[in-house]
Amino acid sequence: LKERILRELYTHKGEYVSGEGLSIKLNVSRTAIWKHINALKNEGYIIQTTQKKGYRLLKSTEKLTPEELKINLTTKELGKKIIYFESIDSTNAYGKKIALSAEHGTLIISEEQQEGRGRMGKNWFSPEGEGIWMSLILKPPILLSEGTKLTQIAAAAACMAIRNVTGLEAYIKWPNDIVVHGKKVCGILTEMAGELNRVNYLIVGIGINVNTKNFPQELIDKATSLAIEKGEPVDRKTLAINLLSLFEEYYLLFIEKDTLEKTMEICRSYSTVLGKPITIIHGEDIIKAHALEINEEGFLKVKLEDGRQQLFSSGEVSVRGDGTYI
Ligand code: BT5
Repeated sequence: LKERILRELYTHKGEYVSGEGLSIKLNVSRTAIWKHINALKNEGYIIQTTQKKGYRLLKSTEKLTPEELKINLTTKELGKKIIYFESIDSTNAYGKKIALSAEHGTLIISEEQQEGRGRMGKNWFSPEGEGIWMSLILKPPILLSEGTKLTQIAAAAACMAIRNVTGLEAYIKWPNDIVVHGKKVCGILTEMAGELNRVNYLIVGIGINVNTKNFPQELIDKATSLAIEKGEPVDRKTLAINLLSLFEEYYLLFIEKDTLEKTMEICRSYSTVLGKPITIIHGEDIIKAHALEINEEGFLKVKLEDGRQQLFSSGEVSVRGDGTYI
């Protein structure tokens, strides 16, 4: 109901909509309307209310509420259900808790994460209202071994969404970072569960530093935000919507048409590693190599120092530049 009320207010943005009119149109009591209007106000919408004329939407919320996202979202599968938090430990951790019973495409989004997670137990800095901290629960009919491809799909979508919305030159540091001007603006964490011949679910977590102003000391050299790089605030909503549509586009190409071509084309065109000397961190091992190619499966092919070639899957390694982060 809240969403339908908001739609009405949006349609008549800047004009008054009468409480009675709303109650007739939506077939609910005026008290119910009033309650939802109050809830919307609490979410940050500025709605003028007068006894005689009714309600007038002056300004929408800055928050990434389900109503705000849904009004602009045109996806078929992703984000049909949105679970929203002001604060949570981690959207990926929450996703895991509900994954088995959740419907495919469920989006979990939070204004802040208290214990945002990176790969292998690392932390992800997720301050309130400054970024997009979200996870998608997906249930595609694929093999467990194919799960890492979703990281590549997410990376391609995040890279293109950032480029489209901000005009910044975003690049992909294989396998799961998006960087702008040499610093990380976005990270992806894909987690999955299943048996060998099928996944039960995947949780694709995406974190984007959109309007973050200050980073903790230990991140200053390697992290940045879109707003810092662009020199002005970036609209989180527009970016989130764009990201979800591109994600769905590349995802459906993979699932329905069985092709990763588009994803890989983006991952290659905007790669920071291809053709460069890199250091691969594989468990305890630190391997010096030259990045040759990202293959059709999304694996990185490298040439080792002894001349042998080896393939790495995105699940198993971290990559550094030669002595640098990029
Ligand atoms: C990642 O891990 O880059 C995956 C990050 C995924 C975050 C999303 S947010 C929504 C969802 N819910 C979660 O709990 N997580 C996902 P990795 O490649 O392991 O990089 C982690 C490293 O990046 C840390 O060890 C820091 O050095 C650095 N880092 C931490 N916070 C950062 C930030 N906000 N921006 C840039 N770098 C950061």
